[in-house]
Formats: sequence, structure tokens, C-alpha cells
Amino acid sequence: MNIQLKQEHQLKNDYAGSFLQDVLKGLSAQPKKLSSKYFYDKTGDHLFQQIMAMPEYYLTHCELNIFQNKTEELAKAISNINESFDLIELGAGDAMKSSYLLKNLVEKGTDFTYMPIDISGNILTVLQKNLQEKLPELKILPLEGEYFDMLDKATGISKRKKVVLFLGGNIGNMEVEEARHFCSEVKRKLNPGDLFLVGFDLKKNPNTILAAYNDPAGITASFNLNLLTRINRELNADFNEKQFQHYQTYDPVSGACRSFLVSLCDQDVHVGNQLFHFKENELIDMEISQKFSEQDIKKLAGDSGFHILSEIKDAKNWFVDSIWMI
Ligand code: AVI
Repeated sequence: MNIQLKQEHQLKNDYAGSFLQDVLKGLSAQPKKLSSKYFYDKTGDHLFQQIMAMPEYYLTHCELNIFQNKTEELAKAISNINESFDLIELGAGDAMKSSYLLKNLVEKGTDFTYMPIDISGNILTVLQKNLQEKLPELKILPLEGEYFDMLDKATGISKRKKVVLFLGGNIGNMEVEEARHFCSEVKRKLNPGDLFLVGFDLKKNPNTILAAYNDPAGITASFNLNLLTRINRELNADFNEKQFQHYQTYDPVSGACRSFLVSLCDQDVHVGNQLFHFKENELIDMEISQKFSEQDIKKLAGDSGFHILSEIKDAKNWFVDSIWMI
């Protein structure tokens, strides 16, 4: 086994260890909690692709609208910083949206390396294959793992200016305090003049928001329940998925859109050799998808040490890509 393979193997083992620890800690908490960052195994990736294709899930079209129609504006805003840079995408997924920007930059002969970071090796393999076919001149270096470990790796690889993309409203999958901490950490890893482009889903008609997460086809429910299946398979647990039900809420005042699983009966669940009791109607807090006002975004940028350089919105003004500088 060469050094790189050994490191990758070690990374996978560390990841499996923290998955178990996070699940045990979350199920011991009051209320019980599981982290949505673990939704994305192979089935989870597939379900998320289905969510993005749902008519109710407006987020896909909003940010796609920005990347398709305001590509030049985006390209100008990020390539003004220097002739050459590394374009790092946190949670790149299938890079469907960013591929429009990549194409624009490649066609202009911009000197940059695309470094997609994702926790899912499956999706990175697909992404690399697709991009190499579409844009053979693109320099691409995929990085599989946790965002900050991979951000350290990326900043260690070259000293060029960095542009970090965090798209898709992923920032919303953090509690407000967590988002502040996350953005401050990104800032700590960057240098003056580097850029951070964050996609925010804006507050809008609450019915539109709720419908996006409470789809009648039940895909979002399966997306949540799949985490129980994953825990069964990977952590030797015995959740009965049929005994849990998806429940979604949206609070238009705070902007918190939350999903829960409700225990449909009194039941015991083993995870490895630990036992967890669920009362009937007890909740597992599964995911937050926070929605933002313009003031919320300004506050978050300021609190984490950035200032807003420019903001690019979709045609409906439902979503914003906010470009920050240190
Ligand atoms: C990945 N993230 C931005 C999605 C969201 O909208 O919060 C995850 C998701 N959960 C349910 N539907 C989509």
C-alpha cells in the first residue's frame, strides 16, 4: 500500500469512527438528534438527485438560473482577484451548477485548478468522469473527505489565491451559531484577498418553502429514513424504518425549516451493543434548512470576518450567491 493509499484508508477508518461516535452522542441527547451530513451514502446521493429534480424543490432552479444566466457576472467577480487561482468547491456533488462557470473560465483561458471537495467518493468519481469528457482542458483535483481537512490539503498544495465556493444553500444545513463558526473557520484558512462565495436560500412565501421539503411523493421522507437504514448497515443497528415517520416544519420568523422523524410506538433500538429507548411520538431532530434575510447574511459575513463584495440573485429573487472577501 503506497503512502497516499494508506492515508486514504486511514481517513476512511477515522470517518467510520466519528460516524459511530456522532450517532451514539446524538441518540443520547435530549431531544435525540442525527446529523444530516450522514444522509449521503450511495442511496442518499441518489435520493438527493431525485429531490433536486422534484418540481417543488425550487432551490435547484434558482441557483441554476444564476449559474446559467449570470455566468459572466460570476466569472468577473471571482477572476478579478488574480490571473491564477484555485477554485475550491465545498460539497461539490455532481457540479451541475458550477460546470457553467468552469466552462466559461476554461473558454477564456483562465489559469485555475478546480478542486471539488466532497464527503462522497461515489459522487466525486462520477463528477471527474463527466467533467473530463465535457471539458478536457480543465485542471481538476478531486478531494474526498471532510471540508476542513480537505481545505487544509488544498491550501497546502499551492500558495495561489483561493476562491472557495459553498453552493446549494448548504450553509442552511447548519444551526445559526454553527454557520458563524463554520464561516470563521473558512476565514482562518484563507488569506487577505481570497474569496468565499456562499449560496443562501432567501426567506420567501412560507408555503413555497414548506412544499419543497414536504413533497407528496415522499422522497424527502425516504431521504431522512435512509439514514436509519445506513446506521443499521454500517453500525450494526436494528432500526425498524417502518416505525418512524417523517415530519417537516417551517418557522417563517426565524427562517428555520426543520425535519424530524417521529417514533410511531414505544420501541428499543440497538446500535452496536448500546440500547436506546424511544417513547411513542418521540422525535429525532434530523436536519435544519435555514432560510435567510439580507440582514441575516450581512450579519453572518461581518460576524465571521468577511465583507460582502457583490451579490448575484436569480430571476425570482429567491436565492442569492453572496461573494465575500476578507
Ligand atoms: C443539501 N441541502 C442544501 C438540502 C436542503 O435544501 O437543505 C438538503 C435537503 N434536505 C431535504 N431536501 C433537501
